[in-house]
Amino acid sequence: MGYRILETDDIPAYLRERGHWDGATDPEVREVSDGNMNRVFLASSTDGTRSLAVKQALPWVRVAGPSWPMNPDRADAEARAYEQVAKVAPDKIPAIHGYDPENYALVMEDMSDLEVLRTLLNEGAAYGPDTSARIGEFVAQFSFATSDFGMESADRKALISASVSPELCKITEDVVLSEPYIEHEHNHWHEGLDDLAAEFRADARLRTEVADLRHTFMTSAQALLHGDLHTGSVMVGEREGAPVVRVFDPEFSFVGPIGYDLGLYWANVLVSEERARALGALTDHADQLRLSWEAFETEFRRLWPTRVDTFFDDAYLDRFLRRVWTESIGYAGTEIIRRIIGFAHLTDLTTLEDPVPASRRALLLGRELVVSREELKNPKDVRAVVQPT
Ligand code: SR1
Ligand code: MG
Repeated sequence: MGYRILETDDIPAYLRERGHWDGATDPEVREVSDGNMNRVFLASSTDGTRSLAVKQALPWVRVAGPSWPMNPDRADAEARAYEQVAKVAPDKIPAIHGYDPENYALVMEDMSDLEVLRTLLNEGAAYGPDTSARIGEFVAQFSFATSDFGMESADRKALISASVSPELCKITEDVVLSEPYIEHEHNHWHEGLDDLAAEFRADARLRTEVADLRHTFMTSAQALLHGDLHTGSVMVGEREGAPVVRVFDPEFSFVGPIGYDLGLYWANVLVSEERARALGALTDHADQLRLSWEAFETEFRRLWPTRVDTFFDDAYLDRFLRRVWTESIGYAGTEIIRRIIGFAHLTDLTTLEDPVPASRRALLLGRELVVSREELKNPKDVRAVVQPT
């Protein structure tokens, strides 16, 4: 039949065709699309006992429309990433009921009993002790398993080749890792940031450091990444009295530098902290980078003895983790900057009555993380930059 764009009314028949729905009555369906790229529908039985989510990739960027075409095969990357995570961290992603490559559609667990982390943080909630630790563990488990430490060399080469995702990588290379530093029609910012936007474009040192991070993003095939691990890609809540953390939306997945995943999370955590500071509502923000790094490092070290290639010795592990740390700090800086003077801004800042003071602080922090990443050796050093004494 070929690829067809699904509308709300198509979903009941679609779910039946695909064998996901056999109830006597059709599900009630509503569209809940929220992110920049895709459509999402929730289909629930009238008695509320069964519910599924359907996510379909459109042939364009959803928020831009057909003027920004985008290959829907990004859904293949998402399905592939979920398949890999399911082997090592099934408790940290939604349950996937099926993938339909012809329509680039995933049928998955309805997580509407959980909340998007960014939404909760914007409303003033604290992270609690689990969220960032689970994210750190998620990155460690997923990246170790899909690195040369967790996979035989030939399997890794096959994974690298199957996971090449030129269009989505190009988005990141452009909107995160170059456009904010040049004149580009995608860029926009609050007029109260005119001076900093101009300074950043003229800053030769910053540009060279971003070029270095960009080149690493393009060439460092360390592990399969989520690729867009911001706080809008995390859902949290409680089920049966236990905390639940789920990472979703890995459509930007490809084999790249592990620090890109950690760095994206850290950037969003730090921007959320600037929002809270502006509102006089700081809670446990200051602990999150440390908690996620410690959990990442602990889990990666726990997995190390299981590595498939023991030529990589313990001293190399220390060196490797240092590199991941430094690159994560750099990517955190680039993500902060692009979210303020590039494309795709964050509601953390845009919904502030006056976004300028918090945005200025965040931009300067972002720059410092990029240019001083080699000197920032641990979470304490980063705290000293966030909150100089
Ligand atoms: C055109 S896409 C812009 C951004 O949305 C996605 O969530 C990624 O963060 C991407 O950079
Ligand atoms: Mg997304």
